[in-house]
Amino acid sequence: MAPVARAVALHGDSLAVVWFDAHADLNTPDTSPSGGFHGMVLRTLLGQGPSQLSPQPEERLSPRQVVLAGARALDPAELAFVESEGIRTLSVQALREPDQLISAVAGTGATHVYIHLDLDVLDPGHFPSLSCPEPGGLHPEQLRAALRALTERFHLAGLGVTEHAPAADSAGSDQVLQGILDGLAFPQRQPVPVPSPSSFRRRPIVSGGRQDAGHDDFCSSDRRCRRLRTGGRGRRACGCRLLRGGYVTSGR
Ligand SMILES: [Mn+2]
Repeated sequence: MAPVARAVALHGDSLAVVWFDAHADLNTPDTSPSGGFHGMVLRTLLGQGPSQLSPQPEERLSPRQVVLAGARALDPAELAFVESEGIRTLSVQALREPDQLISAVAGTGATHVYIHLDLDVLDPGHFPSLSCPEPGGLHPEQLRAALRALTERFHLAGLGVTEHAPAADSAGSDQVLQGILDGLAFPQRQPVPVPSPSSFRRRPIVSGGRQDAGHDDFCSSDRRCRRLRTGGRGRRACGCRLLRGGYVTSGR
């Protein structure tokens, strides 16, 4: 759940979540027939799951940000929730070509997409390494094309692959999964920001070969501080009070 919550906090209303899953994961503890939390994950992200696991308000999804893709095993209470909230839903049939999916996501107004990929959205005949297989699912090629189209059109805010349960002879499934993920496109990949030197400032000066524990207010950088004094016994904390944004020794 945390990666989705983080994406919501980062992108707010610019985010859509595409929930590829045979299941809607929209139960609450009161409606779940199985009591399994994996059937409540999306509802929890919407702020209506078990209270102990509820995301912070700024991390909560709203139903209009959600697109259910390939769901085909909904419990009655989930179906009622989908209908009452008007959650966008695409059947397996509708996912044969990616166009409707792209329109549905564009309809949320999103520029960024988080892709939740529960592998049971696939047909178990093509991908048997599943813990909750549901017949009538997507062909791997359709899923690959959907991922490709989504990531070509929207910024990828995150991706979670779930419910992978490799069988003893899973080589075939592994290959299928590899092929699906190879469909991801990153044409708009953002450069990863490099941490600024200031992130490394709080580095205590080693004095006389031993770390001066107990003082975390040493001069932050001997390269920046010109008043650092060096003596025969090695570097000492300098007492510098001039270093901008730095910190000073306490009374030494
Ligand atoms: Mn599922």
